[in-house]
Amino acid sequence: MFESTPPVTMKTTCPYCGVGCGVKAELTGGRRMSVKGDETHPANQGRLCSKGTALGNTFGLEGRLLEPKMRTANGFEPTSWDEALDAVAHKFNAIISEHGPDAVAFYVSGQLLTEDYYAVNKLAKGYIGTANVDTNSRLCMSSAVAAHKQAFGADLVPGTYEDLELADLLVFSGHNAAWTHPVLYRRIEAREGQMRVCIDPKRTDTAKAADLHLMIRPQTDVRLWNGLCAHLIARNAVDHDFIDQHTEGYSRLMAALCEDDQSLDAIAHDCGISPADLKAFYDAFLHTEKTVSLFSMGSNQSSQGVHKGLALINAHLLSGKVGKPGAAPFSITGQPNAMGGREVGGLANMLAAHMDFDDASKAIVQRYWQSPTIAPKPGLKAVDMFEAVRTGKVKAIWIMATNPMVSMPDGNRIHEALSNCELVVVSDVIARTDTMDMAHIQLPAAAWGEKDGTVTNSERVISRQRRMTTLPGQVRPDWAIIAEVARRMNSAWDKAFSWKGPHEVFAEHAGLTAFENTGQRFLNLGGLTGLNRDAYDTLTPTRWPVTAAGSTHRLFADGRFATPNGRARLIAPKPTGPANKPTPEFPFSLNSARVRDHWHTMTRTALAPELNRHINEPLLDIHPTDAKRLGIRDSRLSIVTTAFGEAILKARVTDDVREGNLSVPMHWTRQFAPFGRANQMVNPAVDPMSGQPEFKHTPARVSAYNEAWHGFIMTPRDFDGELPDFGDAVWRRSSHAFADCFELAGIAPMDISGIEITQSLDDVTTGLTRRVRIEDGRLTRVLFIAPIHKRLPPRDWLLERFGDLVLDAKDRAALLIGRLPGVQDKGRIICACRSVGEKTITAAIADGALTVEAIGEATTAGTACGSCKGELKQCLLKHAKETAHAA
Ligand SMILES: Nc1nc2c(c(=O)[nH]1)N[C@H]1C(S)=C(S)[C@@H](COP(=O)(O)OP(=O)(O)OC[C@H]3O[C@@H](n4cnc5c(=O)[nH]c(N)nc54)[C@H](O)[C@@H]3O)O[C@H]1N2
Ligand SMILES: Nc1nc2c(c(=O)[nH]1)N[C@H]1C(S)=C(S)[C@@H](COP(=O)(O)OP(=O)(O)OC[C@H]3O[C@@H](n4cnc5c(=O)[nH]c(N)nc54)[C@H](O)[C@@H]3O)O[C@H]1N2
Ligand code: SF4
Ligand SMILES: [Mo]
Repeated sequence: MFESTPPVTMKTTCPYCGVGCGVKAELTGGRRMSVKGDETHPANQGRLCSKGTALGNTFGLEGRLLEPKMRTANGFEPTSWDEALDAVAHKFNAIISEHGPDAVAFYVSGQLLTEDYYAVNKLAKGYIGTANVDTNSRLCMSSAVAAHKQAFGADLVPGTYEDLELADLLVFSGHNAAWTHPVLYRRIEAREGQMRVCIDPKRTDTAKAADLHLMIRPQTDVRLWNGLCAHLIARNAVDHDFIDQHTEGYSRLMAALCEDDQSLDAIAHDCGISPADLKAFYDAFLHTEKTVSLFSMGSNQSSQGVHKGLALINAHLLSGKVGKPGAAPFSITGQPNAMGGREVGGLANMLAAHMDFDDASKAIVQRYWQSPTIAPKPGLKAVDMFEAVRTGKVKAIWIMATNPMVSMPDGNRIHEALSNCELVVVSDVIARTDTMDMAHIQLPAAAWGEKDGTVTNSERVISRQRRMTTLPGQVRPDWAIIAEVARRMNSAWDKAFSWKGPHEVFAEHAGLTAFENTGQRFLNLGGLTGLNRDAYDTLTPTRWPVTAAGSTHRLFADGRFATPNGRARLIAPKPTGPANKPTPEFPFSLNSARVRDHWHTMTRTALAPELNRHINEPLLDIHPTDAKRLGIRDSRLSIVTTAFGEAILKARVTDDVREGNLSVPMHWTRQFAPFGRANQMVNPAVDPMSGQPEFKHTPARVSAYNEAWHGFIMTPRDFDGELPDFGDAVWRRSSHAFADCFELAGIAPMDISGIEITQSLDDVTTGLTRRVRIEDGRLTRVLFIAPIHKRLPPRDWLLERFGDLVLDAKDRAALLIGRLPGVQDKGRIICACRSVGEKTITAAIADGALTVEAIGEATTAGTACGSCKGELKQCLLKHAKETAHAA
């Protein structure tokens, strides 16, 4: 009688970060899903972070694009797949025949699966004949890729996660692992007796937990690492045997280093840190055999990103700290399949399977594909690609699985580019994103849990993402959409794009890595070439290189690199500083970074209530001295301006940033905080070699916004009517279990006459406006507005009342006060999994819970994924400081 689908349990892989955790997902009926960490997966061994834990809550169909749509005079109208695919194919063909293959472009993503990536790369480079395929990995990893290719001869990450645990010294260079790679961080934390050094101009959670934090002046990393190399040489701490046998360029590097003053004092001065701290780092590196240096966005997202990577790699090569247990330079990847994309050739300057555009490689790839053409030369890199769209050189662009309207630098210019473009095709899983809004044709892609494929994580492990459920609406997997378009573009291409499933695409990709591979190409998936559907479906996590003989664990263990002569190259980097230097008009350096519980442009994480409560709006971090001088107050709005645009954000006055530095989160969009978008301000300066944008530094100025009032409006989560018109008010939106909350502030009063209410408690003398609407016993609207100096009630209790089917009399009476007398508000949520707030935690500490474990026992905070443990420690420290102060 009670028919239900049997629970489906499957092992799959988390679609968020590059740690690549194994997930055991169980479908418990319909699209209800519960997830657990997979104990058998080598990356996470059962652990998950807050984002992974919340996967079940973003698996619903809310906000999904479920049918193809075309833009019409009346907005977006549904259309059939046939019509949509024909339209893409015909328009692409027409543009190519009139303007040549380079007039079209594909902008793809490290969140595509390897099979999707392979299909689009083959279509563009082998059939259309253009290398205009670039990816958001350009914004992420391309500097590391270029550094690897220059130093090692190919884009190879030598180490594995195990090395992070084996290391006695771990360096985080521009990497906030505690928030961005939480499960790896948990693994590292479990290792005792390891020294950790964090190099970051910001005091992040990773920095707070480190033994040594080098809070450097932004963009001085090359100076710091070059200095280390000079000290290794001067103190005779280099590995002469390794240098002689396995590297080249030593004397040139030595000569170049001598051009700068390499005294501790000079380096420390340039980097803005104390000579004692600098010496402590250098000493530790000199004396610790087992050292791993992780580098991430603070290193890559720079106009000297390649040189930052090279300088760090040089220190490891000089001391022979590579290819050994617990010793490696380690570029950590961000996206779930950043690595897979690099492997198939998703970057415009790589052809395929780690091969470049030299004649021999082009011949190999064309032979393997038996393709009619092959792209003759590298294509346009992301920033140049959008610039070519803006100037009309590229007339059609197909964007897949990325949201460049939010994530590309100089957002206004991206808006201009897409507004002028003849054809913008966007494949996404979500119906309304800032980029989807710019499309002519919207293609509904299958989401995580609906499609089959593979991803490669930061330690070269290939894992399966598995399909759990039927495809909702008309969505299709990306690779299948690409293959359909290819076949419609030219019937002669049918055979090349006739894969019957992702397993055939994967087998073809694996085949290419092994094809005519005499051992010179380290990327070799030869052991996986013959996979049939069954073998593909049961594939367990596998590290490449993998041949019939098995997998290779650590690369370069034999000292052989992927250069023609097998030697690693020591290349001398120059400490030049950022592309755009601060000026009297724009004296600050604006940094942008990630928050713990949001993923990029928030299209998925914004749907999970528990992920919206750690940090629910974009905050500007500014140093107290700067704030005081400029009259900027904590929790009040400030306006940040650069030569490219501006944003209005609430200030957080904190000495976690240096004087003269500002920091904003990258995540917020038009949908969630139209005034608080980072990339409206970020300059499009790029590294000249990698083309990676300098997201971490833009010259800026800042002033107080001087808002006169603040307030909030709440609407039910399932509300789909017209939203109130906020006029000129600055607004930010966050989603909670039962309601959305719009935080508001402004200078001129907002017109609220159109907001229907059933009860109000306005106070003319204090200027307080309090209104609610109750329909059929249910709360359907809340509005509070107050002059800026008046406090507003906490939001939690009110938000929860939207979940009451019938409000009880006591609660109803308290609505206009905004809280139930005597009920303690939880405060900002620190533990997302267990929904434990700061105030609850502080109370527990005051009651004697003086360790992270004791807080866990008292409140359950930190007992699930553990991502908040760093913050729990901060609460304990704060308490300790306060008690010391009181005593
Ligand atoms: N929660 C969460 N996790 C994520 C993601 C997410 O969106 N949310 N995204 C994933 C992706 S794609 C990526 S690429 C990774 C990124 O992971 P991270 O690289 O850890 O992320 P960011 O916070 O962007 O930047 C790291 C740090 O670089 C610092 N930095 C800025 N300028 C400099 C500098 O000049 N020198 C140095 N040494 N440091 C500097 C910043 O202050 C910041 O703390 O995270 C992945 N994981
Ligand atoms: N200011 C600033 N800007 C930055 C950064 C920074 O540190 N500072 N970091 C940069 C970095 S490192 C990165 S990686 C980028 C990330 O930036 P984006 O790639 O733009 O960010 P996402 O929000 O992850 O976008 C992924 C999109 O793909 C959709 N999607 C999810 N799954 C699928 C699927 O299976 N198929 C399809 N077709 N679509 C899917 C999602 O709904 C979403 O719209 O941002 C960059 N921008
Ligand atoms: S660390 Fe978190 S976001 Fe990254 S793969 Fe693991 S569970 Fe997913
Ligand atoms: Mo990234």
